[in-house]
Amino acid sequence: MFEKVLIANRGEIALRIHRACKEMGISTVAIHSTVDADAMHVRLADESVCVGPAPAARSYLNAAAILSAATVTNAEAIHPGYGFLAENASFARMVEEHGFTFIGPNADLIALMGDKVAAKRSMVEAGVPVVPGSDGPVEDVDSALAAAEHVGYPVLVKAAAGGGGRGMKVAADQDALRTAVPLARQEAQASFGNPAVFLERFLSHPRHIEVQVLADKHGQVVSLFERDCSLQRKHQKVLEEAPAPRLDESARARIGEVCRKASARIGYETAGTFEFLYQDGEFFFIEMNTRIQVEHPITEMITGIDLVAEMIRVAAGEPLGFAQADLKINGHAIECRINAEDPETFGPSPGRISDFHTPGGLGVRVDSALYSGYSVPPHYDSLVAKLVVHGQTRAACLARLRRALEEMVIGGILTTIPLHQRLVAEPAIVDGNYDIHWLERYVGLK
Ligand code: MV4
Repeated sequence: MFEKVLIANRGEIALRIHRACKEMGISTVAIHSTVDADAMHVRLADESVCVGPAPAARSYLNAAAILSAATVTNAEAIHPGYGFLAENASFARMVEEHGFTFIGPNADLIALMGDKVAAKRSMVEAGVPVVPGSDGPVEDVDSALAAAEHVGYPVLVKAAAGGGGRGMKVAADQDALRTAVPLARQEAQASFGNPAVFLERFLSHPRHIEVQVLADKHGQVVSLFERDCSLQRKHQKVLEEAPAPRLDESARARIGEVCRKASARIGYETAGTFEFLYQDGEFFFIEMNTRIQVEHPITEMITGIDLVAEMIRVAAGEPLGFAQADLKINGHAIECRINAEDPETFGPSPGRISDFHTPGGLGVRVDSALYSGYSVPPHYDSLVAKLVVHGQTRAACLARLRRALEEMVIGGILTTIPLHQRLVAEPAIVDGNYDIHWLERYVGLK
């Protein structure tokens, strides 16, 4: 096992990784920007290195400075967390070339999944159902029109180098597609430095269901079941739950097996997530995430597996210590993402934390790097806490979540706690009856 791991991240996920390391007897190195010198992830780590000024491009994304930090501290491995460099293939390659272990997939797999067209193709080969669409990228309007005849309108134009919803355009008919394709190509070039776009059948009312897998370097893969992440606003997840409500046991078992088989087929060797759109009883693969995700704790709550510890263990070459047959879903878990934002306008609300009280009790977990007196800097993601609640049933989980939200206090800044308090009283949420459009309609964006 590693003796020392460098954590190339900040905030709650840096803390989460630190906690796993400590429990495994691993010492930790934090990196930080100048404005994060007093951050909790720096305070808790065994060692820390300042890697640059506040802008992430010059600190948390500064590969050379991070590799230097790993070198001077004698770290053996680097955990990237999520965001920042987590899905940057060239960073993963540099980490390995410098003799460190990248705690994540190899650079080639990151690159493969970063190309949404190549990712879909590899999934088709691996037996995963994908959204029907163009066979590869469409180079111009004519080939797009030809492809759309097979796909059927409305179609969605997506950037091959995109993901996370950036640069998508719906076209209801041929005329709309004639306009959408050049526009989407321009935007893709500007945003991702790659103009390639492809078409998919537009699904009008899907749910976003994702399957968590965990694989080792010895060919073992397990599915840790699924999460429903349909409650999103502007492609930012707000509340997630596991397992997905209203998903029958046979569909769950089938999609879990599909993802296990596909992981083995592509040579996957770490934690990963298969993202699907689920509509009218059918799963359609859209993307694979090759990182530990923000919402991983709900999977931990229903399986009892420490995903971050397992990710570190398999990166060190250890075999998974359990098999699929050892796993079963225990109860239900929900995560509320609490952001430093106005709960009505969603405008940012950085500033000094005057009070911080976290709820506790059975089945309640708070992952947060906040403390009383800490100042939330304006430079980074607004996620400041994750309230994660477990219950033996979905109803018990919701009752516990309502109670925990009443107890939680984050003073001095605005947060999205009041939004979550409203959400847990909504009939559609109580019934688990929502799709990817529900939240945006609810908050009045559309
Ligand atoms: C789609 C779709 C409908 N049809 N693809 C947005 C994020 C990116 N990961 C994929 N996205 C979508 N792809 C087809 N063929 C609708 C969305 C989508 C969405 C997906 C998941 C969660 C929230 C969403 C909000 C708007 C659109």
